Amino acid sequence: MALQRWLVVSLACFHAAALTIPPSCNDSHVDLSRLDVSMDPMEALSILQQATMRNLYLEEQRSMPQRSTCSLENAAYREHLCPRERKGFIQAVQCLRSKPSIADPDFAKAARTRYDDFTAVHVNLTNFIHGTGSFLTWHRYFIWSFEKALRDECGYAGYLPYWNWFSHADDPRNSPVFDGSDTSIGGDDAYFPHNGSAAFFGYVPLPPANGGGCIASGPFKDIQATIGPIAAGMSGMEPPVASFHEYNPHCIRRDLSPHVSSRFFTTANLLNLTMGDASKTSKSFQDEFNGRPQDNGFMRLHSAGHYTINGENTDIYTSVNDPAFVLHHAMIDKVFWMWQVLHPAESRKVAGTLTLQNNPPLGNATIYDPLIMGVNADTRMIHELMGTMDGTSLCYIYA
Ligand SMILES: *[C@@H]1O[C@H](CO)[C@@H](O)[C@H](O)[C@H]1NC(C)=O
Ligand SMILES: *[C@@H]1O[C@H](CO)[C@@H](O)[C@H](O)[C@H]1NC(C)=O
Ligand SMILES: *[C@@H]1O[C@H](CO)[C@@H](O)[C@H](O)[C@H]1NC(C)=O
Ligand SMILES: *[C@@H]1O[C@H](CO)[C@@H](O)[C@H](O)[C@H]1NC(C)=O
Ligand SMILES: *[C@@H]1O[C@H](CO)[C@@H](O)[C@H](O)[C@H]1NC(C)=O
Ligand SMILES: [Cu+2]
Repeated sequence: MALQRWLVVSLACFHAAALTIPPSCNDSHVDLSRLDVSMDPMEALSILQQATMRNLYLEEQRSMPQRSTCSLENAAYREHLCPRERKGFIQAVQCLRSKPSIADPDFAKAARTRYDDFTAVHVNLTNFIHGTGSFLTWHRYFIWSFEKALRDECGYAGYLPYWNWFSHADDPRNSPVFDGSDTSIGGDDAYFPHNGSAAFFGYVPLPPANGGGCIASGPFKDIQATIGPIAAGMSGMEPPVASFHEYNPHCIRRDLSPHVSSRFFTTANLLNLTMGDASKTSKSFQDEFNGRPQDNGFMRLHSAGHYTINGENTDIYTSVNDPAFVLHHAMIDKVFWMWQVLHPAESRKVAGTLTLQNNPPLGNATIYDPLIMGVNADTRMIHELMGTMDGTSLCYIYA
């Protein structure tokens, strides 16, 4: 199967040049009926990935040569990075954090860097891009624009990595993403006594973990942000700013929470979203991803990622300040991509309202609604971001 081949290639760290689609992609060994909630989530994810690749391959065989210019041969692969490549990614993020903002200073008076331009547009639009019909496509476009800035403005040669939630779900502190090494995004190792977090609009009280302080290790040690906080859910965080225009240097806090990751990053939740009841319609998929606050604080995978990282990530406005944001949202986008390929009939539909918790009630989203990125990318419509290989600017898949 293609996947095994990629694993071999990825470990060796020359994937980009070596990717070709082997004919064996058309085999029928991918047996989705093997999926079972008692299985390890990493194994379930791997089966889903193989099924996704097989569907893409078969679809490509069927529609060639009329298909768009994007193909499995030339699509970008967002995949596991080897340590040298992770350093390249980290350096490019540091570069964005060192370049001056290009936004109109009146748009976000507290923004100073190119990185802040991304936080600023997210803050500006928070009430229109969360819990709404645009949530998945807006964030897809957002991380794509971020990836493009890393490549075009900071010389990054690769593509976005993602945080695989299911690896080290019992112990996120020891995951290679958060272990504090110089190829990680940094840990949370400064202990800061606090009383936990009021997660998910206050519905879910969470106990404190063993961090809570500023990032104390890794390449983002002691970094500061200047926008926010605005609505942080962790106790003991700096008080909210009166306006997001207020220049407020503060460190990025984390409190990596196995309490959250071990409860929510489960095979049952992955399978419900991708193959189970929640996967049946675009609406149920999206609602399940966002969680059901009324339902015993059922956070599901989007919120669970933010509250696993904790600290700045409990702030729905300014979570982008933490460079871990983009790794979390790349994983969300990977699951969205798999679901779309595995459920083609529903995959291009939009469901949901235009505002967070439909407040104020402005009606339902449509595929013609704009996705606004400010200075980071041109405005596009939702339908233009629905497919990662549709021949729009997007041309990528996940490995
Ligand atoms: C893929 O396999 C199926 C079943 O073996 C076969 O009918 C089909 O022709 C194959 N498609 C291609 C493009 O090889
Ligand atoms: C977002 O930016 C627009 C354009 O500058 C501005 O009119 C609007 O008030 C901003 N919204 C928030 C919530 O800051
Ligand atoms: C935690 O709760 C205690 C008791 O209410 C309080 O004294 C303390 O200030 C709280 N700590 C933080 C960081 O909010
Ligand atoms: C699966 O998702 C559906 C739709 O959100 C939900 O009603 C159901 O309780 C979920 N099942 C499990 C086992 O979590
Ligand atoms: C929005 O969608 C919901 C659910 O699909 C539907 O019940 C409602 O009537 C729609 N509202 C408007 C204003 O179209
Ligand atoms: Cu967001």
